[in-house]
Amino acid sequence: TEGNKQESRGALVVLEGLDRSGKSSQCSRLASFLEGQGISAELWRFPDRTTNVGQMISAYLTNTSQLDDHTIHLLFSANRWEKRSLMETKLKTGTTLIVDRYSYSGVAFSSAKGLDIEWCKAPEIGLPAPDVVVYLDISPEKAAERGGYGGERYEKLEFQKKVADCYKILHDVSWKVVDACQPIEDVEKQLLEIVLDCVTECRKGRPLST
Ligand code: T5A
Ligand code: NA
Repeated sequence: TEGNKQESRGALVVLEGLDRSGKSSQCSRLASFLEGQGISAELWRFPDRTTNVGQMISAYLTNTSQLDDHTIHLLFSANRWEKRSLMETKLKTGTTLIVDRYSYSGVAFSSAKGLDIEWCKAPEIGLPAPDVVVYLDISPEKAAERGGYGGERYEKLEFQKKVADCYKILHDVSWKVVDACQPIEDVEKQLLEIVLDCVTECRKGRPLST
């Protein structure tokens, strides 16, 4: 009926994976491809280092500041909450968001330090739920070989192994797993298929959930 008619909305697409799994490369390829197809799309990333909270996070990641593990966890979450209303507005007005890391990074990296996983999940409740989560799958060893890690706090093989284990706990059947060790173009091809399907579903009126 006409009462059920919904404005066509954008899709919330999240890419997750270990450091150096290729998320940023793929997110920018995806966003440009969609725009080229005349599909309204934007590339977002978390942490968003441009906000005040984001600058605190950036200082922590580059080891120029020290913070309690719980404190930094809540800052990462706050950094998503401060973007929530804009995120919802964009999605509702038809823009697809390709998001480089989201709540799963928040939970995986903090629980890898030993924080209680349920405690880690709590502040994420109520944020817009992704329409699809794509996990770029790579072993910590292979990821470490990619041009070596930079100097950021979490870019260490032993820690990335723990993060990989935490991602396994978070993983559910709805996640799409793509082998991130394939050539860049092959990863892109698989991602495009997943994302185009998702965009189509959302246009048909799949409701936005939290
Ligand atoms: N974090 C984040 C938290 O602890 N809590 C949170 O809530 C959030 C949101 C910063 C850190 O913050 C943590 C997680 C992170 O440790 P970031 O700024 O997103 O997060 O940093 P990284 O994810 O580490 O970004 P990277 O640049 O290291 O990794 P990407 O984006 O996965 O990889 P990308 O695309 O830059 O590629 C890395 C290298 O590999 C090559 C690229 O050319 C590049 O050199 N590459 C490939 N090589 C071969 N084959 C392929 N298929 C390739 N794809 C890419
Ligand atoms: Na990145």
